[in-house]
Amino acid sequence: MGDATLNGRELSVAAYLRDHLCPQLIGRDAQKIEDIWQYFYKGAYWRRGPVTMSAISSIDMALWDIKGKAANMPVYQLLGGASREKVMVYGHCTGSTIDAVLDDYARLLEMGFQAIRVQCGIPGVSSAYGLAKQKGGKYEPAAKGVYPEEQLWSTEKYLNFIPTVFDRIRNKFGMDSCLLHDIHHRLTPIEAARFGKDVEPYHLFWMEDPTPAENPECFRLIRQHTVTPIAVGEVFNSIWDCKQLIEQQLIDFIRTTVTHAGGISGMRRIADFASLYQIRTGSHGASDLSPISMAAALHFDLWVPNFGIQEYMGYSEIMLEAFPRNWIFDNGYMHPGDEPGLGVDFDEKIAEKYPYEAACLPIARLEDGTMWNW
Ligand code: CS2
Ligand code: MG
Repeated sequence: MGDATLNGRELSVAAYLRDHLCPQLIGRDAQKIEDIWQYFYKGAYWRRGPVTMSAISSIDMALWDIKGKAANMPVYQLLGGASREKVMVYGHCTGSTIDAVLDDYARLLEMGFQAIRVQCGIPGVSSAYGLAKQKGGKYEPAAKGVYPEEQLWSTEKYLNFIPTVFDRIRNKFGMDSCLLHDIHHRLTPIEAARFGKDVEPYHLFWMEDPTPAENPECFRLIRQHTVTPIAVGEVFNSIWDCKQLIEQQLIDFIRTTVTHAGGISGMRRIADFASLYQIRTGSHGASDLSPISMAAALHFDLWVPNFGIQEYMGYSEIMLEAFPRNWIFDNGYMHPGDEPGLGVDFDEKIAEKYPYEAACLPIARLEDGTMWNW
């Protein structure tokens, strides 16, 4: 089993797999995981990029699954065995108002989560990032259709408001739970520096994607002003995207995933490199990464020496029905289970009932119409 989901651009990966990689897989020895990885990475001439790397990632994951089944061992054993008993995951808390966020935070604590990501509606901003469409619903990144939904963004309103949300949370629930927040690339470096500084009293576990990371140098400015830890990397697809951020110690957590950064083989290289700088993993685990990806992530997380945390947004009933799995969630922690391979399956009969429908991630514009980072 492998997962190649590239949310909003999934058909391009399907075509890349179908037309280019799958034909070249025929007749190849499935035991040679590393050679196949290198064959597709070096052999295309065109290196890296999200489409190529998602395709390679899915094959890599599937090959680890096959090797595990052949060896009659769960994948984490093949990687070197468990480095911990269980994997700490963080859940998503969202609300359009602070009161709604407080209720949702209580709900997540009740479910056992010890680490919680908080996103809140911002007064005067019609559609902040990370909110559920309806009260009590779950945040879902993409929306059906071929045109993206347009959202409005105001940095000033955001910067003035969000620290008050954290203040209310810490006042009500204390400092014990791990509090996370995703800025989703919205700020400039100096704005992110101000944000990090303003929220220091609330001891965030991390602030995620404070600014876009194409120019890693930008993170130095943030670092010079704040000790709020930084997590980056969910849109990265290779160790090269991470290199400067890691070796110059500009981040604290690397968020690459098994689905986009070269599968388990790619992630292993990134994590080992990050460990030289005491940077820990904190893999992306949104609901647009399938349960196959989650299973592979959990095997990786159980093994990886420099594990930090794993995102776990949960899945809809339909998804859970279509992907039988062995992992367990218990009191804020997960375990991949001990079935051979990845311990996850895909029920094609059930999936047939839900044919592919196009969906898009939103875009963001400033109030004057300027295109911004979603
Ligand atoms: C987010 C994602 O989980 C996260 O941290 O940044 O929800 C992201 O927006 C989606 O996965 C995009 O497909
Ligand atoms: Mg994110």
